[in-house]
Amino acid sequence: MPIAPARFLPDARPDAGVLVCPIGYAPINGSATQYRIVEVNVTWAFAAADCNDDDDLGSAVSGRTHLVVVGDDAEKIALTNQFSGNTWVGLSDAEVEGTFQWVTNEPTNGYPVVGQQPPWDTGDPDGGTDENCVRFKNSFDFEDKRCTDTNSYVCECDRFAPR
Ligand SMILES: [Ca+2]
Ligand SMILES: [Ca+2]
Ligand SMILES: [Ca+2]
Repeated sequence: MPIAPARFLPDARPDAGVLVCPIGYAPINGSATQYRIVEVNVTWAFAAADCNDDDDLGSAVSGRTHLVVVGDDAEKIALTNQFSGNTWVGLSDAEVEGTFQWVTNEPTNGYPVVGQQPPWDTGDPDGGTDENCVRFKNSFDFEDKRCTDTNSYVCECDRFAPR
């Protein structure tokens, strides 16, 4: 069979498998998901809004930034090795007291399980309806706090859009 003559091929489409994140985000230890650590003390709602709007300037990356969702102990350890100090994460039980939900639809198999210490700090969550937002306490374990408290925060860029 004769070899077909060379011809121009159409440009390849952008690789849909490549995750494009806004400037300021970076992997941790080669992670697929990228993070932005913000060492400014703000309320939980302010932190969540600031993360969510990071990708609003370009449609190619929209819906991919949010207050960090910590899916398991491995991600928790990778993150808490990067900073110290109280740091908001994207977890709250504001909608239903005692039912903690991440800010995305990302499946985490119920992590962190209420009553399991660690990853929860000793005695936490203990705030009832007064404390509906979750942070890393001095960087290590999860603790529920008043959402109006102010802490540093971590944003994440991945394939999971905020709820
Ligand atoms: Ca994550
Ligand atoms: Ca609560
Ligand atoms: Ca608490």
